[in-house]
Amino acid sequence: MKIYIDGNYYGEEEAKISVFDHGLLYGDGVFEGIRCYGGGVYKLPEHIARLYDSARAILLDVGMSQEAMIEATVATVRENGLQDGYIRLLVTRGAGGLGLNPYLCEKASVIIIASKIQLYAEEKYRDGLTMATCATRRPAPAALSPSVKSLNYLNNVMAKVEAINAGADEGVMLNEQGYVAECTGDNIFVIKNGVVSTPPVSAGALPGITRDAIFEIGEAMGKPVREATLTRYELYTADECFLTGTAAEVIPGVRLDGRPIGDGQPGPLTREFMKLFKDSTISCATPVYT
Ligand code: PXG
Repeated sequence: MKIYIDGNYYGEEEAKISVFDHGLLYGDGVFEGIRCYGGGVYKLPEHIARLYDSARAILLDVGMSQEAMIEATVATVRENGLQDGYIRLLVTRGAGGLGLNPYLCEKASVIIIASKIQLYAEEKYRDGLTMATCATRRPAPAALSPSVKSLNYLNNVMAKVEAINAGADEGVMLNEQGYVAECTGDNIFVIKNGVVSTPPVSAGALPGITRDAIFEIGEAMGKPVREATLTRYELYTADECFLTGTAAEVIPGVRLDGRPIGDGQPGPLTREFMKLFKDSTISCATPVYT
């Protein structure tokens, strides 16, 4: 595997960054998880735009244009000869002092890893995930905007640990007010009487790229997705539920807090969203090999 760091490629053993990098010392940086399908990078400009928004929000100068970042991402995939895979793109604050002050960090570092990912076992796509509500809440917007995809995922990691310790596959995270925000690394959708709903970004959901794809697919299906304030009640009483994320893609959620959702099986509309999402992955890709 060839890993891109600041314009050069390194083997896995040689790909290293400074222990003084504030990405490590403080989780000071931003990232993206991106997929490639059939030799194309899925929704690459959208991912790069979100990365730059995250960087902007934390006053991080990436040090290169969005166009150059797109080029670097495509080049890293090509360098690794990847057709289908998962890209992890990080921008760290860079090496600085042992104090918090980011202005003492000389320049940001860009790391691009082009590899593979399987988040959930294959049978989970057939049978669905079990979920548990986490006590760990999404951060309040006044603390750190939940739209910033920062390198500080401790909050999500703690929520994931809670879900696993509760014997569930995934955790549902609420916001400070107790409304449903999303899962630990995926957005959440529910279907009730044919109406598809998902929490708004203002409720603490990450503006997911896959979430956006579901809006487009819903529109095309004649099942427009509405953004709605959801409580656990709407999840418990839903007919169907599914989660979306770059790594997870579209996956059914079939149980929450010991209650079956609908009949406890992946629902028909969920299956349709899964299929149409799969079909759409090639058409929204930036080609790597031309
Ligand atoms: N919510 C959060 C908090 C995320 O981190 C999503 C939703 C889905 O967004 P996209 O744009 O990918 O549709 C994410 C995705 C994991 C994992 O292991 C997930 C993410 C990043 C790293 C790991 O589940 N981000």
